[in-house]
Amino acid sequence: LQLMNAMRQAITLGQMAVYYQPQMDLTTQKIVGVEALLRWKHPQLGYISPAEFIPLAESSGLIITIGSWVLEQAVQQIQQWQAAGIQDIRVSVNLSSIQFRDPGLPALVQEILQRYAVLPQSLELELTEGVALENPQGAVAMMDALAQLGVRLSIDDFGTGYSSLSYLKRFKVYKLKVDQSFVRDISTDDEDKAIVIAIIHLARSLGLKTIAEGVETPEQQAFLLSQGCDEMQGYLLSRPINSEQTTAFLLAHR
Ligand code: G
Ligand code: G
Ligand code: MN
Ligand code: NA
Repeated sequence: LQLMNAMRQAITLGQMAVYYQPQMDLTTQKIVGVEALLRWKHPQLGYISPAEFIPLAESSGLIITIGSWVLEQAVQQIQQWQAAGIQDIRVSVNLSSIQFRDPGLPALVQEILQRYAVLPQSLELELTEGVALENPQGAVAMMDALAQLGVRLSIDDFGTGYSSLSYLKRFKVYKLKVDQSFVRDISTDDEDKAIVIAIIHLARSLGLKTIAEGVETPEQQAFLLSQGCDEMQGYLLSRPINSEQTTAFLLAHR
């Protein structure tokens, strides 16, 4: 309960910040995007992981406020990067299933994009497989509405949730994010290797892009490239870094 109250004030007190983790095209080795990752520095407790406080925010409904704030920070950041001459950088934002079920979401996304004069193709929204679980029809409608705006949708942590392959056909998905749990032992575990290959090939046959998460070694990178994975993200390239560090990173990697 105390953490809840602290979280309620965290944004206005300036304790929350959006960090960014770079994403690279495996073939061209160009930086093509960044994932926005929320950070909360509590004055007494220090950094609290979103894995800890996002579920709390979800159960209280506060995730709508926090999620809108992250979305606005990300879009404002795109505008600032473009003003600084950094073009063609996509920012992907994690969406909670609670946000995804909010009927006001498409209008919110559209309003923020317009306010900062940012093209929708610059924004990617990450959903997890679970969003379609309870209400597949509603999920299809929401995805259609978001895709209609021109923003891109990706499925985060792909392979760890309740995937229905038939949904992939109906959903307006642009990209699959291969979960880091499969990538971790890709060089040594034949089953993980087989799963990653299967996801990449599945995506390719359906006309979807792939990005591998949690890439930590050059061996993993080489394997993913050899299998036709499109992009990578992970500590090998960069940890999640703050706004200023990301600007410097993007300027240094052009
Ligand atoms: O960056 P880190 O590994 O600490 O993130 C932990 C978890 O929190 C991940 O599952 C990530 O998707 C999630 N997360 C990070 N930032 C956000 C955010 O802004 N919104 C939502 N809904 N989840 C986030
Ligand atoms: O659920 P989601 O994929 O959004 O979570 C991303 C999380 O993974 C972030 O919390 C981020 O800090 C973490 N992460 C990013 N790259 C790596 C990596 O190379 N190794 C590990 N162990 N974690 C990573
Ligand atoms: Mn993510
Ligand atoms: Na993930």
